[in-house]
Amino acid sequence: MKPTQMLSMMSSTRNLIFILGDQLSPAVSSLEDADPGLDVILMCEVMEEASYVQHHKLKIALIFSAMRHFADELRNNGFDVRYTMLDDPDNSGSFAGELKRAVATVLPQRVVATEASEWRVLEAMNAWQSAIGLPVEIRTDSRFLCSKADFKTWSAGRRSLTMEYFYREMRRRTGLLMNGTDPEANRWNFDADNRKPAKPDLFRPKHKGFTPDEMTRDVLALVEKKFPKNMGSTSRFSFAVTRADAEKAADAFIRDFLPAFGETQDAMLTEEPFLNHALLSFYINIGLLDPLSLCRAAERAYFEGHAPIASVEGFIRQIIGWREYIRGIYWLAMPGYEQSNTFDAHRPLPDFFWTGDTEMVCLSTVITQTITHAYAHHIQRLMVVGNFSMLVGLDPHAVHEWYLAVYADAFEWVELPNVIGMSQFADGGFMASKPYAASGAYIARMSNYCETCRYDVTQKTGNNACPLNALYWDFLDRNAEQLSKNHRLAQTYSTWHRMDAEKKQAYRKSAAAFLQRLDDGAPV
Ligand code: FAD
Ligand code: DLZ
Ligand code: SF4
Repeated sequence: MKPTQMLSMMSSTRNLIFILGDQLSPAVSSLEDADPGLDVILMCEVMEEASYVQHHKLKIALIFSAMRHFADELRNNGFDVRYTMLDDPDNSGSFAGELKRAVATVLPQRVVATEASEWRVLEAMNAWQSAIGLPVEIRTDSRFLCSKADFKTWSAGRRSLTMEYFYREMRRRTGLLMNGTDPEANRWNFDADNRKPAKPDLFRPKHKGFTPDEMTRDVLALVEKKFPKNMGSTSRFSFAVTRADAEKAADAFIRDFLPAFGETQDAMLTEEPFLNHALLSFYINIGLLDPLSLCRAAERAYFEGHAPIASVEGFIRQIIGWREYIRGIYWLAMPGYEQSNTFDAHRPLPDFFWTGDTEMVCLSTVITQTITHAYAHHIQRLMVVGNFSMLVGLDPHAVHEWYLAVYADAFEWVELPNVIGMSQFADGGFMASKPYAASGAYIARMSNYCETCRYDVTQKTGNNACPLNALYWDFLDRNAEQLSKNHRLAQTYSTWHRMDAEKKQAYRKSAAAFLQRLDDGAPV
């Protein structure tokens, strides 16, 4: 028996419960049987987590402030919480280091934790037991509706991992929008009723922000001091940092935005970054909101006649469908998924990814909004930044690290499949059945960005033409070996093959000129 184990056997503390920054929920499995009289809770702000990518300042501030408020919530419930702040002089800088320090003073009989949501941290967690010489119990994360094992079973033997079929299973399993064994209103998916463009609307309700309290203001000052070079500014901080405020944000979403959620889901407007989106992913991902309760509240809004089926079904699909599916894909594909690079793309990120300084209004708008809010909605992430990155052949690993850093809701389990699989098709089709590639026409249809752009979206080639038009065909041409046999691209490739040689050459020339300007660091 190791000396720590002997001392721990005599200790009055039963469990040291380690809670990570995205496990801020009283319902988290590590707290299931927690007893304030027997257990001690450990939470820590560590440089290892705060610097594995250069996170947006707002993201670090949200997590630290929500952690500190959750520690208070636990203390108010009688728990002894051992909390290490980032600037504590004794802070060892890592989860393992903080665990060792806590074990040495608390002398627990064992350690309990909920499995980390990311592969990198779970691997480290699996080494804790041998590092500290005490039993470490790692519990599954019951906040997800589909376990890793169930997803594996669902995926086994399938030729393609189509989200829609997974989603139907989740509808049946949760009973959400179900009439016995049939879907409510006799349709599983109302996407065809959505996907509309939007017009600026001064009367559209505004999303609720929260004024930072003293605890948050301390965190904002700490973040500005310790991470001066990271993206963004904390002066705009208005996130909810407590469960009560996150619930207020959720109620406001259901009341004010859910009714029109579906119809503007894919729309983009220069002056309205949020439209009718929920702005709730940050809170769901760190545990302040429970995904199933949120879906039940949306379902209630439908049955009470407050929101139409197309909006409610669309919203519920994003959460019990896409969110759960993405998590399943992550655990199926890791480790190694982050190195996927089917198109062998190696171009570095242009500087404007950090400044928003480009003449392409679609990109400058989305990147500037990202810098300001640490947020962009799904279509902005997928069809503006993601589409551009794939068309010009940016290194998918660098693209992944950018997304992981700049969005306040970014954790690898959700960000990586969305970037590598959905937006870059870098996994060669493990997840998506075809690349989400688009020319300027898509952006012109779904946004008002092109109206103020110096490039002309109707011109196909030449210096004033929208660069995406030539880049689109050049991407398909360059990657024909991997893509031309994809039956979902058959019509697109047949258009390309029917094009006369001169036109094809003009596309190639325009794309090459743009890529040269990009590589030279010239303004684009
Ligand atoms: P809404 O559009 O209002 O949707 C409601 C909820 O559905 C979201 O809060 C979220 O919980 C869920 N959801 C919707 N789409 C997805 C999806 N594809 N995957 C998982 N959950 C989804 N989401 C993250 O939470 N973290 C990320 O790091 C992240 N990175 C992304 C990167 C790319 C390239 C793309 C295309 C998508 C990414 N997403 C990510 C998914 C989606 O863009 C965000 O969940 C959404 O924009 C969050 O804003 P919202 O709460 O206003 O969502
Ligand atoms: C994202 C993040 C950051 C920036 N900092 C911390 C931290 O200091 N302490 C902590 O417990 N969690 C942090 N997080 C969230 C973690 O990265 C996240 O909980 C795990 O990586 C999940 O695998
Ligand atoms: Fe973007 Fe092209 Fe439209 Fe300009 S014209 S905003 S580059 S799609």
